[in-house]
Amino acid sequence: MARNGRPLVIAANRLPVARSDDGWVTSPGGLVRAVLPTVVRTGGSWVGWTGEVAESARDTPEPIVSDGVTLHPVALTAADVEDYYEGFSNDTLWPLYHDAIRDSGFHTGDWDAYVRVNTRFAERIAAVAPPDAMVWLHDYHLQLVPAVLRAARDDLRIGWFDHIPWPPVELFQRLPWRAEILEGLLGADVLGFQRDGGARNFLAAAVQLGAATEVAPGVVEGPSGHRTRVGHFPISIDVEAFEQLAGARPALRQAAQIRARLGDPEVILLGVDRLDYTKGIGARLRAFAALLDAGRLDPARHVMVQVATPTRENVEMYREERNEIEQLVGEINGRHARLGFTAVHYLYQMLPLDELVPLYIAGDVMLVTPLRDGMNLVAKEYVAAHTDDDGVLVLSEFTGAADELDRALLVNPHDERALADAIVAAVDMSRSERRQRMESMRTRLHDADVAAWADAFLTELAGPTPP
Ligand code: ADQ
Repeated sequence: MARNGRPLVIAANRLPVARSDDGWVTSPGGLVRAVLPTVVRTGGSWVGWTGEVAESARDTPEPIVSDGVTLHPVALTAADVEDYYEGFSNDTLWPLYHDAIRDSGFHTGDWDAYVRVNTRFAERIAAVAPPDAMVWLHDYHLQLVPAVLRAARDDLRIGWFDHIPWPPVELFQRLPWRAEILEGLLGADVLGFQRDGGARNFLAAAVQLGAATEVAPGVVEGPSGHRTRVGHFPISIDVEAFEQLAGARPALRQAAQIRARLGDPEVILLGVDRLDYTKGIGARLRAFAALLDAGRLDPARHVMVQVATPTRENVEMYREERNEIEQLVGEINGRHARLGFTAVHYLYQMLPLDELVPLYIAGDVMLVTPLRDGMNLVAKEYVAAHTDDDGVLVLSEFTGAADELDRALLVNPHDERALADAIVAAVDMSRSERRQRMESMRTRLHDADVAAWADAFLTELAGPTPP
């Protein structure tokens, strides 16, 4: 049971597991790490896609029980994956919601699939949610679910959390189906955003585009008279778990080994991201290259490690981004590597947590430079891993994390010169300044970990609906 005796149902595009040779195993990733502990603790259930393609949308796969949590799969066919997931979610919404960094495709067929799959999710949730349950929906894939679900089950409390930015109204307005998206979301009781700016952008869109009126600060009412509370709930990480891993002897030993294997450089600069064009990997590589070209950094003393996780490889823009990044790495190494040492160590792979944490510890300067990012958990993980109060975080202003981690070196990643200067400032920073900044960020993180985030959202969802 979660709050007020109401059981909890989570719904997200993906279930928190994937099939392996040993059966279903928990899959890594920000959302799973953030939400699964709450579901395990409260004995709730989870509705989502397994990641496997179904022959027919009418297949209703059997529930899976994992860690005491019942997982209810929603079937997606090959056409659903192509049009709802790769198409509307990742080719239309993702770039549009990230400041239109890339042009969105607007295709009616993709939209039809989005409606179809959202309806399927709502039907599945309606079928499995216990009476009076709290349903917590996640992310941009499921924006139509709240209204469809409310029409089917008005006993439910429905919340939706947006893991990515909510764009300014002028960008959202481009969406040919903007009215339908707003109507879908306004079926919820609570809409949560990462940043106050995102919540305000949503309110502006709902009011200015005529979908709702604001009847009290942060409360909107749609044409049916249903009221929705809108707020911001910055997501976080399991700070203690990261600290424990980072403080343990094996991680410290591995961090020292990493340093030795890199040739004992003075400074290790680190980037860890999904290989996504929103993450600003190219901007940071270009800044690093410019510093090597100008002799402000020396490839024998300053080494960069970029870990990039494969992601959305069937979407054209992601293949282009990968080619661009790999070409840049090749150019930098072609110019600056010497026999025996490499300027940029590039890993296109997913690392397990027990390899990621030693990398964070070894990283003297962490480069988190997205052009736009809802929050960015990597920045928080790096800070949590630095129990030595050392290390410098260079952080883009365009991340949600910048609101809290304001003692990082904040940069505008579009300003290549400013980014290069920030990297040099990070490399040259004194030990006492590094300690002051890191201590302050770690204190801030302690006050707001992932359990506090889930608790804040669920308390709001369980709370009384405004009159
Ligand atoms: P993402 O865009 O995936 O998440 P992020 O918040 O940085 O971005 O989370 C990535 C997660 O994947 C981190 O936990 C990180 O440790 C892990 N990861 C990244 N690269 C890895 C690698 N090579 N190997 C292993 N693990 C790796 C979306 C939004 C974000 C928001 C989160 C949570 O885009 O803005 O912070 O959801 O709400």
